[in-house]
Amino acid sequence: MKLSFTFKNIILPIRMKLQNTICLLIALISFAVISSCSQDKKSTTEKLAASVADQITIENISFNGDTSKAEMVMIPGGVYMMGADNQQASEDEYPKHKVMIDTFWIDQHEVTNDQFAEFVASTGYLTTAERKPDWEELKKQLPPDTPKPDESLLVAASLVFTPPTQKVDLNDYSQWWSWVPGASWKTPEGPGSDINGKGNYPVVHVSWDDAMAYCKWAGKRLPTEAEWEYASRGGLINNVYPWGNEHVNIGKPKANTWEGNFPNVNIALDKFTGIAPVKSFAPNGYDLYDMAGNVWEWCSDWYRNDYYKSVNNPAGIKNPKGPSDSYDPDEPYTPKRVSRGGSFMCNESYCSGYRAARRMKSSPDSGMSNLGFRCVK
Ligand SMILES: [Ca+2]
Ligand SMILES: [Ca+2]
Repeated sequence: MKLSFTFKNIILPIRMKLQNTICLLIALISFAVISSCSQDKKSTTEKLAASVADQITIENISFNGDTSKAEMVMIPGGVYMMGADNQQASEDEYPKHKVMIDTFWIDQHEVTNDQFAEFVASTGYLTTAERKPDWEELKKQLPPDTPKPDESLLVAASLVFTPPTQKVDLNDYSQWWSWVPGASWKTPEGPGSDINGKGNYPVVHVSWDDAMAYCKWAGKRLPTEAEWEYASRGGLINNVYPWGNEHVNIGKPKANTWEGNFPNVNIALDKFTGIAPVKSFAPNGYDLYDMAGNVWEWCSDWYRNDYYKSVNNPAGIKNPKGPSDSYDPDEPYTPKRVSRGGSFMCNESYCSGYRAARRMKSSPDSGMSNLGFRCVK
C-alpha cells in the first residue's frame, strides 16, 4: 500500500480511475469556478496586498528578535539506536543504527494557529497553499510527458481530508483526499471554513517551505529527522511508541489517532475525530506533547528510502542531517522531505504513524489537513 503521495497525483487524471476522475474533476472544477468568481469581487486594495504578499519569501523574512525559550524543552544529548523496533516497521526503517545527538531545545507542542497567525501578521507571508501552482515547476517533479492538468485545477488550493461514507480500497488515496481550491491554514476545509476558536490547534496546510519561513522568523529551525526521533522516544530505549510499549489500542487513549475502520468510520475513543488542541494527551518522558499523532510534523531532512543503510556503521553517526538528495521509489521524480509522528488519521490498518520509528515523506510544496510542524534551536 502506498502511504505517500503529492497533490500532483491528485490533480493528474492520468493516475486516477476513470470514474473517480470524472467525479473529482466535476467537484474540483465547480470549486475552481466558485473560487475564481469570488476572486473577481476582490477590491483593488486586496489585490494589491496579495501581489505584495506574493513576493514575500523566506529570503526576505527576518528574525523577530525573541531569544526566549518559552514553551521549549531542553533535550539532553546522548546516543540512541534509530529505526525499526517491531514487525510493523517498513523497509526504510532498517537497519536500526547508532546515532549521537548533541543537546538541543525543541518546542513542547506543535506550532499552533495562534503562533502562525502572529508570524503572518508580522511578515505578510503568504503560504504555498495560497499561491497559484506553477506548472513549469510542477512538471519537473513528474514523469516526462505528463499531460498538463486543466487550468481550472492549477489554482491556489490544498489537500483536504474528505472521509468517504463507505469502505474503500486503501490503495486509492483519492477516495479520501481532495484538492480543494481556497483551502489553506486559515480555511482548513476550504472557502467558508475558518479557525475561529482554534487558536490552540496545530496549524495545518503548511508546506515545508512555509515551516522553514516560520522557523526563520522565530529564530529557530526545523528538527533533523534524527533529532525528532530521539526527542520522540522520550529517553526510552528501543520502545515502539513515545509512551512505551503498550499497544496503541489498549488502555486509555495515549494520542490522537484514528479509531475504527479507516477512513470511513471513526469511533473516536480518544474524543477527537479530527485535529485536537495541542497538549490534549499526556506528554512523553521529555515532557513533549503529541509526538505521536494529532498532526504529522515536518523535519529538515530530504527523504531517501535507503538513507539508513548508507549511515549504518558500528561507530555510529553524529548529528546526521539526512541525505544530500531525495529518492522515493513510489514517486521517483518527486523530491520529498521527511515528516514524523503520525496524525489523527493514523491507525493500525494504514500507517501506524504514531510509532517512534515510522517515517513519512511529502514534496516540500505539499499542504495537507494533517501536516504541521514544530521547531528546535
Ligand atoms: Ca482521534
Ligand atoms: Ca504530532
